[in-house]
Amino acid sequence: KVKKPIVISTWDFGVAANKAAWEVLRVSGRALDAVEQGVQVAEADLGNPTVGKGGYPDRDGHVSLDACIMDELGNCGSVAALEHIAHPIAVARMVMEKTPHVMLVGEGALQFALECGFPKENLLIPSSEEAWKEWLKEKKYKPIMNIENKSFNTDRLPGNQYNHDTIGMLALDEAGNLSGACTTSGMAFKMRGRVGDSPIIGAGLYVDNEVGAATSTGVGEEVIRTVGSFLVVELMRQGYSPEAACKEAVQRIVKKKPETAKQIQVGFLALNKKGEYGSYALQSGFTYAVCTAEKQDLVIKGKHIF
Ligand code: SD4
Repeated sequence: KVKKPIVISTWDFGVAANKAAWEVLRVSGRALDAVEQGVQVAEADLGNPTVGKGGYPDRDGHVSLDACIMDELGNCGSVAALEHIAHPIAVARMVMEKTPHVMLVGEGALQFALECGFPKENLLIPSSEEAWKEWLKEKKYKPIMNIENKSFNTDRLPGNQYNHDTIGMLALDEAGNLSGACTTSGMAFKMRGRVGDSPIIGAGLYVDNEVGAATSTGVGEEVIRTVGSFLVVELMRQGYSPEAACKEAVQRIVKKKPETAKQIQVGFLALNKKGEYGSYALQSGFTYAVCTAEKQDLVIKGKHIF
């Protein structure tokens, strides 16, 4: 029996986001609307320095956001290096629905967002500015492993310790359709113009309504190199369970860059057409949130290689 509706998302902050998505799913809403609503909770959370407003800036002090969305028909939209707009996922959906394109970046993405009526905001909040100034003292770009179960509203660590907390969300609705969304401020103190995996269809997110959906979090460069989310979905097509598919994709990263893989975090999360889900990460500490009719706030510790 297919377990639906269901929504899952990366990290434990996914619980709050899933609840917003659930409001859409429980009244037989569309998975696409659910994931768009859901991830906006994380985008709006000022206590979360890795997504949306409040995100850590690049090394020059600009908060630049990446996001993408994909529906059950293979439609997709994406924005990268978007500044001044608090809800990049909503802009990505507009790119999908209102333009002949899939991806808009930088100035052009901002121009489009403003034309759509999104407000222009300063996204650099004082605590993130402080963290950036702290970072400037040494200017060492070194992604630090994910943080486990850390409260986002208190005890913000200096430097780039919140580096792996993109929200990726996957949903299967009452009608049996899949959609996904992914949104992030990217790696803290990245180079200006750097784009990670999160807005890249096939890397940070992929949805194939015949098979399943996948998303990723962690150091985007390694995910792009292996076209990670597409790989996970294709493995599920070949019969892999969501967890086995995620494991294989993570192992691919280890095989390609064994030394790098030991020092970084990457996690994949997958959901198939039957409502089965699973994850795998390079390192311990990766968690994800699951929301179904039975339980809305389940948090699961992901399995890991190292
Ligand atoms: C990126 N995958 O930009 C993202 C990083 C991440 O919070 O997970 N950041 O590479």
